[in-house]
Order: sequence, then C-alpha cells, then structure tokens
Amino acid sequence: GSPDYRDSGLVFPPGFTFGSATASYQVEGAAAEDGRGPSIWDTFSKTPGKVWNGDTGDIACDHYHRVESDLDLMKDLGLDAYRFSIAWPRIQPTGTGAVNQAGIDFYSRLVDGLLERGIKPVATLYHWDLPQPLEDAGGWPVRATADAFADYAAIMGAALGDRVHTWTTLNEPWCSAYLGYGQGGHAPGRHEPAAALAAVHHLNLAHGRALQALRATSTGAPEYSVTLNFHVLRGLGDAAAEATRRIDALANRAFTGPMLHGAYPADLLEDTASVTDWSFVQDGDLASIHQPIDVLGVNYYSTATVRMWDGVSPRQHNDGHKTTAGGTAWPGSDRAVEFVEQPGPYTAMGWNIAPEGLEELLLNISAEFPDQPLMITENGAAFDDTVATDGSVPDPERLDYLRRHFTAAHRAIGRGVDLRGYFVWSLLDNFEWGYGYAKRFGIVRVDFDTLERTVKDSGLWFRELATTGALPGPGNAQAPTRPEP
Ligand code: GBH
Repeated sequence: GSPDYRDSGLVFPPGFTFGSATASYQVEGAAAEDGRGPSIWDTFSKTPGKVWNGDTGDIACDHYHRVESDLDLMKDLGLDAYRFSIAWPRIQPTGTGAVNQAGIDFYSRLVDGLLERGIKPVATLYHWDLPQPLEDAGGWPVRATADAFADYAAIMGAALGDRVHTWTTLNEPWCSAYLGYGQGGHAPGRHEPAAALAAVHHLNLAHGRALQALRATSTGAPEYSVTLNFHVLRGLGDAAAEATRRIDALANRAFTGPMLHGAYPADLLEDTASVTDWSFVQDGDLASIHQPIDVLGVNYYSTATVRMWDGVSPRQHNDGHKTTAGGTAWPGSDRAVEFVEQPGPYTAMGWNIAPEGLEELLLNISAEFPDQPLMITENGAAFDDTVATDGSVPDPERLDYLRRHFTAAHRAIGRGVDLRGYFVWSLLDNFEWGYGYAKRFGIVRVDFDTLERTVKDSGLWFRELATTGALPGPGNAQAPTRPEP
C-alpha cells in the first residue's frame, strides 16, 4: 500500500546534517540599531494594510540582543548546523558604498558563537530585506541591484569567508520576484508583471555574480549554494498539462534553467512574450549565472494545484493573508493560470499537508540534476499552539508533520537521492511576513510579550532526532544505503 510516512526508528546516514533555520528580518529586531539602514520590509510593514495587525519586525524575537542565549538554545537542541541570513542593510545601510562595521561584528560574533558550540554556520546573503535606497533606485527589476549585490557578496566573503561552512546566495528568488513585484503580497508590494520577470533575471544574475565574488574573497573552504522554493504541481481540467507546464516554467525552470543548465527555457520565453521581450538579458549574463554550486537548497511546504483559467470560474483572489500564490502570480494575463484550493488536511497557513510531495520533489530534482547534492533548507509548519498549564507546549500536529516529512526524505535517500541534510523551519516563532506574529512555525515558542523562549514538544522530538540520527520511537533501525558513486 502507499506509505503513511509515519515511520519511526529510521536511521539517517552518517554525517547527515540536522539543522534549523531563521531569517534576519523575521527574528533579529533592533531594526534601527548600530547603524542598520531601512529595508523594503521596514517600509512595507509600516504601510497600513500590508501586514496582519500592523505587525513589524522592529523587535521580532529580539534575537539581535539575545544571540548568546539563542546560541545556547541551539546547542541544547543538538543542531549540527544553523541557517541564518545576513541583513544587507546592517552591512551597507544604503545598499552601496561604505561598510558598517557594527553589522559585520554582529554576524562575526554569531559565526564564532556557532563554531565554539560545534554548530556549522550556513549563511544566506539575501532573505528578502533589500536596502530601501536600492528599491528607490528601481529594486530587483533594474540591473544595478545585481551589481550592488556582487559588491555586498565580496564584502561578506572577505569578512566571514574564513569561517562560514556554507554560503547561500538567495533564499527563494521566486518570492522576491513574483510576490514582491507581481502579486504584491510581499515587499515592495508592486503589481507589475514585466518588472517581476526583470526581477527574475536580475536575481539570477545576482546569484551568479555573488558566487564569483564569494569564491574570490572567501579564504576558508566554504560550500556554495542557493535555496529555491520548488513548486510541486498537480493539474486540473482539460488543459491540466498546459497549466502545470506553464507554472513549472515560471516558478521552477526560470531559476534552475539559467543557474544549473545555463539557459532560460524556450517555453518560458514564449509564454511570456506578450509581457516582456527579455531584452534585459545581456551578452554574457547566462555564463555569469551558470556557476557550479556544491549543494542545492530545497524549500518545501506543500503541493500546489493549478488549472488554466477559463475566464468564467471565480479566480482565487489573494488578499496577501490567506495564500502566497494566486492567479495574479502568473504575469501573462492573456493565458492566466489559477491556483485551486486543495483537499486537506491543512496547516494553520491553509497549506495542504503532503509529505509524498517532498519525496516526489527530491526524486525529480535528482533525476534532472543527478550529480547535484541536495539539502532541504526549509520544511516545517504553522499551527495554533497553546501553552499547557505546566508551561509545556504540546504541538502534536507539528511533530507529526515533521515526522512524516523526515520519513519522506528518508525514503528518497533510500531511492538514491543524495540528500545531505535537513533544516527545520523554524528555530523560533517569528515574524511570518504578511501574517506578522499570527502564524507560528517555531519548534521553540516565543512569547511576544516577554520574549521568553520555550522548547515545544516538536523541539524535544527534534533534539532526539538530531542527537541520535534516528527518528524517535520504535522501528527497524535501518539506515538507507546510498548507491555507490
Ligand atoms: C518560506 O517561504 C520562507 O523562506 C520563510 O521566510 C517563511 O517564513 C516560510 O517559508 C513560511 O512561510 O499558496 O497554497 O499555493 C515559503 C513560500 C511560497 C510557501 C508559496 C507556500 C504556496 C502555497 N511559499 N507557497 S499556496
């Protein structure tokens, strides 16, 4: 029969990396301290109506001030690695020019604190907090932003490239381009389909140029990576295959094409011809983008179901608070694709729970890129947690979600996928973008009044997994064997 993905006892391969992840704007707070400049998320969150409840990242988890105790927490949870992002506006407050030493010092202390505790630092250069002055000059739709990003990458390579274990250029450029400039649910909140596609290209270019800059400046032996949020698609209707092909091109192959194959897919250029002529792609750009990476970061939360819009059925409207991908994320309005509600069960985000989608995704990526080691850089779930009278935080749904997705990953390894590690999103409850503090993804609860941290039951479960290398509970204790290279 089909698996329920609720195995226990399964042993992960030796050296498998168990980690957890956060992002700068979501956890740091201290938004106006030590020389940090404003980012597009400061501007967006302070624009009425953009973020639920008017929440901002001004304080967030106050991680900036609590970094020492948060490091102890990571150690206590048995993390092999910690994935964090660097706030560009802490390093270059205006996005170009002079370096703010206090910003470098903060991340340098973080990296040293991780290394002292035996935790590998996995640093992402860009998790969506673009310096506001760069947006004022045009943002990701303009080429100068990619140039600036390469300079920023060189600064970080020189500052931390002796100690960082893994460099990741971008987190989910799909979100930056389509949610930021097309659908508008993320900062900077623009609704310009052509600009969204220009942003896709300049993010790709920024990735490639940053890899070159990091390699030129890092004096240690870091690994290099990028994190993409792949869409695992189901199609509905007469033109199901057409709908999934179009979204696969826009969402997945628009990034993997140039980054890993060195070309934009022909069907993507055709599908979007009424929106843009792609003249922003200059000679040499594809060679710049097509840089080797050591590991490909994969973020996975759920599947998506799409169908060609027939012009009659109600479009799924996106209010920025219910879903992150709607029909409007597709820029070619002449042949719109709508995202369709899926069968449950759901997390508190309304996203369907589908661990089989993770196994399928890992198998598909590894079939397309057989020599590319993979890392799950995000997987996790929001649920409405409650605190028990004894102060503990029982979160059986999150624990079950994680157990089932780890089981799916284990099955993929057993079927030949070169999966090196798995980062749970997130270490802490945090600022969940357009949803503010209303949605909790942490394996550690944060009380946003007192900022106190409490390890949830899922965090205790994860500690056992990370420290033993096996899914907690009785089982067959069978480690998957990787095929010989
Ligand atoms: C990630 O983005 C981010 O990297 C992270 O910062 C964030 O906190 C975390 O996930 C949780 O949101 O609309 O039903 O089709 C995730 C981005 C993009 C997740 C699209 C789900 C589609 C679900 N996502 N997506 S649906």
